[in-house]
Amino acid sequence: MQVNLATKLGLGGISVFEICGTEAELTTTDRLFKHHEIRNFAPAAGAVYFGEMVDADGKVIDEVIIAKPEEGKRLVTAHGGSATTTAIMECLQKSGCKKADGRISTLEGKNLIEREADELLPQCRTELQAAVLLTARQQLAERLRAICSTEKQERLAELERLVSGYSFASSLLKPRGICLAGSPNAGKSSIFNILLEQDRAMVSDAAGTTRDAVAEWIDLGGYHALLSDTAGIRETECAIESEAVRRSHSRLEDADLIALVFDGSRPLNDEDRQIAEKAHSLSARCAVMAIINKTDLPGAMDGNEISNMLPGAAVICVSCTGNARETNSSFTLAAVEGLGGKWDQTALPFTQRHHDLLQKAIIESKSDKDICHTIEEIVG
Ligand SMILES: Nc1nc2c(ncn2[C@@H]2O[C@H](COP(=O)(O)OP(=O)(O)OP(=O)(O)O)[C@@H](O)[C@H]2O)c(=O)[nH]1
Ligand SMILES: [Mg+2]
Repeated sequence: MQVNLATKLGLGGISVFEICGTEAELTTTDRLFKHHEIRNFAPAAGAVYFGEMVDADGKVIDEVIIAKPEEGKRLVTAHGGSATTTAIMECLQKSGCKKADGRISTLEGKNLIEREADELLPQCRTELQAAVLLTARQQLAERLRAICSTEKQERLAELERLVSGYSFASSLLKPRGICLAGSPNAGKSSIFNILLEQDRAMVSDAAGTTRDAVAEWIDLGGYHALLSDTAGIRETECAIESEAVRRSHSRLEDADLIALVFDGSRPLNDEDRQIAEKAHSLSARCAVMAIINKTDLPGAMDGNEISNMLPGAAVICVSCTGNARETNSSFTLAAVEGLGGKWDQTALPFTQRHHDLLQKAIIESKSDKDICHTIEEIVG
């Protein structure tokens, strides 16, 4: 008799356990289920019951729904959450169930791509992440198989498109870090609050307001990112501020996207230039964008100098006193570009396994070998 947790531990609102075995074996698990009206519980095939799951000592673990989809199978649906789920799993194991390595009944008949998508779907934090996985789940196998019947040139082009599609999907599906950095008083905390649509960080006209970095998770154009508001970077005699600046540098170094904020109402100073230089020195491993803030005030900053210091970086102009929605959307647009770009609505490869096998197919295709077995290996 085997038990499989079909849902992710601790992530969902419900936990689903699949149990397989002979009907004789399953009577031991049926005994763990207490129905309020049926004394000697013996489920009928195709029926669903509501009651309680109890341990060997009769202690109630959770309210559950138990179903018998067919002979030799039970589906137990309990509340989600690690504590209850672990307790039920232990209880089922004590009653004689062996923990299955992943997949039993609900996964039968699914190809590997579908199973991989099912595995990742509960971890999605944005609608876009889920849409990319669901589209791949439904259409990637078909897109891959179509390659087998194309000419060599088109075949290679499609394989290359798929590999770059993987770069997009993998950058979308993993959590990302965005660091708002810049000189004191540039408006980093003001922008942070606008992006979060809440009054989260303190804002004041005193330079050096933010000391401890403040960070919040955000859905930025579909990217799940930890957005950090950091202390303004400057030379200082103050030991506390100096530690804050050190921490800002360390956040900067860890970011996937550095969003440098400049106060557009004053000319660039040496501190701005040093921060830009630092961001540029990190740009081989992370994206950089520049935000010229305070455009509601008379402009004094040289945008061209910023562009020259940060080649390749998007430069946007915003105001935190004006239309918050506009500021939010122009930041999001540039940040999405920096993090990996927009989804082209197609079915994309989304695991390292897909990527590695696609690379193998490219090599095979270049040497005129048959790639169909590799394609079938990806589909699984
Ligand atoms: N006029 C104008 N003032 C702004 C704008 N953005 C921010 N400010 C003001 O600039 C001052 C500094 O803003 P903050 O958001 O605290 O700046 P900061 O970069 O977080 O500053 P530190 O935490 O000290 O490094 C505050 O008085 C804000 O109200 C803007 O777009 N226009
Ligand atoms: Mg601040």
